[in-house]
Amino acid sequence: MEKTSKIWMDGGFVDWDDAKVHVLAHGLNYGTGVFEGIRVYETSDGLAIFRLKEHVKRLLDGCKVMCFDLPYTAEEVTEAIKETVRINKKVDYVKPCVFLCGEAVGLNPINVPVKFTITAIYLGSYLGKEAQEKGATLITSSWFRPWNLASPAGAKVNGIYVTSCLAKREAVTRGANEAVMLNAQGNVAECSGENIFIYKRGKLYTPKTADSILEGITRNSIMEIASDLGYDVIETEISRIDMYTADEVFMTGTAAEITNATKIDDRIIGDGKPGKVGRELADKYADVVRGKDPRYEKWLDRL
Ligand code: PPE
Repeated sequence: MEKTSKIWMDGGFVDWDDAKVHVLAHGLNYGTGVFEGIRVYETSDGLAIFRLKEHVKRLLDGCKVMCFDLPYTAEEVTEAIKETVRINKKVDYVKPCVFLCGEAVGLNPINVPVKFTITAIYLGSYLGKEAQEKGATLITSSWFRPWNLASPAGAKVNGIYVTSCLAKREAVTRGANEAVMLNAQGNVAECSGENIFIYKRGKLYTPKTADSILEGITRNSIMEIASDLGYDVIETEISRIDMYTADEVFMTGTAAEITNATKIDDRIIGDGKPGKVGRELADKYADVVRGKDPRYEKWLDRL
């Protein structure tokens, strides 16, 4: 990954190489942080940040869940993210991160100072161009998605990503692009960094939020776009067998956008090519994020 010029840190900009924290940072040792991933797109009218309001809301909700006392309002966070995009050249992805950062050993998070950083980078294609265009290969991970009883699964908490990293490692070492994690009930939860949808018997299905998923903003966008296109979208439990026997399976995420899955655990999905509905939604999403459909202009924050 290439360095960009400036990173926003606690109220001002520092050079990329100076954005450092102490080795005893609580967030580093215990995973006490929340973060976001936000895309920036080029439109015919300049750069636009996609669903910034919802990402800021989820970040602040995560702070609430973790009892972090972030000394910035939603408006200030929004402005800081925009400034970070403006000050850096050629960026398409922004990662704000709020984490505990005191120089002390001990789990008690109360009164440990909060740090807030915003990094803008050029990410490009997250799962690779080939997977995005021709379809991705998935495996079911031996690691389960941390569930609601044991973790704040619905918040984007840094520490929870240990499981995602292990699942992703499993996928990559087995030659796959992504890993599906099941939940405590053995149903499909989500991938290491994406939500999942299946298309079966003419309807779209996606796991519900109580199934220990992160409530993805792309998931929400696709639910709305698909309904507008006339599809029924149902939030429900999805078993591993439902997934294997679906006509289509696709993943949604800010980084991965809409990526069709064509093979899961050695089973070919549908006819082994990105399906018609998945492709239609991927194409529509690509237009929406670039401001080519006025109906969804409400989701763009122009710089
Ligand atoms: N589930 C998980 C576990 C997840 O990390 C993401 C985002 C999603 C679902 C989709 O959420 P949304 O982006 O709001 O549609 N994963 C981020 C990538 C993580 C990384 O840092 O790498 C992302 O897509 O930005």
